[in-house]
Amino acid sequence: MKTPIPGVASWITLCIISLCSGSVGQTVRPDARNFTVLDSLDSPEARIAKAARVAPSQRQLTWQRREFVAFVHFTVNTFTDREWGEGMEDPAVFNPTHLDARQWVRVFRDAGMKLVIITAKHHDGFCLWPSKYTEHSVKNSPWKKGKGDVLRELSRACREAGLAFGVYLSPWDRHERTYGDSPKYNEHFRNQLRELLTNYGEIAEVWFDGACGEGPNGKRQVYDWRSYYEVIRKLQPNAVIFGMGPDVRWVGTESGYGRETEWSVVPVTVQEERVAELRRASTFDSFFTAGDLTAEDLGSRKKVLGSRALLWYPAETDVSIRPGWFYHAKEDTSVKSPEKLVDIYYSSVGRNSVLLLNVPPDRRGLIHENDARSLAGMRRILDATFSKNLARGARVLTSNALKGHEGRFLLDGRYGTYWKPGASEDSPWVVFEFPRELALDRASLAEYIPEGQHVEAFRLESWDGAAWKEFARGTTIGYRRLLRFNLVTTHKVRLTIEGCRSAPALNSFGLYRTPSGL
Ligand code: FUL
Repeated sequence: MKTPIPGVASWITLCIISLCSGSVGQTVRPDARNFTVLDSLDSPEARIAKAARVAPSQRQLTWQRREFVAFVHFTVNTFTDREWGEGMEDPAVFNPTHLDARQWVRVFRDAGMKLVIITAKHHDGFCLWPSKYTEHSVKNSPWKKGKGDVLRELSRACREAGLAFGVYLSPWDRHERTYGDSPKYNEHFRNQLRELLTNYGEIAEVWFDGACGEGPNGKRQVYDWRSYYEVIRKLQPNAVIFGMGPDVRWVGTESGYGRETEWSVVPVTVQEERVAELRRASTFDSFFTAGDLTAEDLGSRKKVLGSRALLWYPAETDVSIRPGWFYHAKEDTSVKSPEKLVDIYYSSVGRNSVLLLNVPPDRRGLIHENDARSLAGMRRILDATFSKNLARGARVLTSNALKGHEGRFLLDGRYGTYWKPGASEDSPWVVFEFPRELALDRASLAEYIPEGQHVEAFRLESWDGAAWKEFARGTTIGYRRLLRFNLVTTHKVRLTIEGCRSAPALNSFGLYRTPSGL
């Protein structure tokens, strides 16, 4: 993406040249806030404790639990073989011969995706819905004789299949005449948002890129982000706002590989004169300003200690199944393999972020066979690995557990029950004793994030009959951490939390064996 956060260089260039498990929707604690203020009088310990109390909002939790999301790039570029349109394209070029949104959604659902986000309008300004506010849309295309509406077809197909639906609406519009006349364009943009947020049912995510340019008047457009957030909160209170918005953060690369250490609680800037107001606020929306959050270390102790305010601002990892975001026939042979997609999954979902995988429809208006095959292959590998938690049925011993939060809750497969050791413990541990010897090469750990993100370091050991032997370790866990390691054969596994912010709440623990080593 191109924003002052993502891709700083490309954003600057732009200014110069002119987006599984079980049900979603678990409830957050009623007293939970997704931001906090740190005071100069707070001791380092108090600061860290405050960081650990920051928890996701309900909409952030629902979004996080979706884990795997489809991104759909589709516009005139699909037909002109470009990545960025100029805004001068004739709507007549948009003419998919066999558009079938149900086919897209079948492919996505079968791959395990839970939400679909489409480029309702990309930088070229062409609208995939018949917007009242421009002529540059499907209504002036030959597709369905100008009576078609891609958003209507896709939102319906998603609803039928039980998938959530979201929209990418590019603020940068290379077609719109009012672009650059800031107040006028802001109103135009809000009008388009209102259309999208009222006519297509529930919207789960609004995706904002920060690309910005000059309009025909030679002036640079100044976006009124806060007014956009107000429209979204009013019309779709459950939708998360990505990127240039306050709910979901860009992970910082378009490779599909997230950070090894990924904190969902990160420092944010707040004007000193507004701190008192922030203390009383119930939401962070009117305080949010986008910044560059692409650094490797965003949320370590060091960062927390030096900050004024902290926000629950989790990462989303966007990557395309092909080299480009839009469909190009010449890339039919460079679709990512199932193995590569699995590697990406471990490195995004498995590193405390949501995976937003772009799968662009072709000129027929279908997901190409090669893309569908790769996705199905990826799903097969993941299912073969994760369908059976081998730790289930184990006897669970813990160093300590609060009443009602015993170790057995790690294996019950439910969201909302969790193991919680006492706060005073230094290195809490859990031992899993299996009724028979197991061969293992994958592990899955999850914190119960409505209780905050706590774990800073952990290790896994196996009992070899005489001693514990470490076979894997990690730093943060967060919503989910997946680990790959060489095959271990054992009767007992021990998980030790080596570092945490305050007593962690661990929702689940899983051990698996891959049939194929992938
Ligand atoms: C970027 C855009 O410029 C690309 O074309 C693509 O949409 C990507 C996801 O975001 O900012």
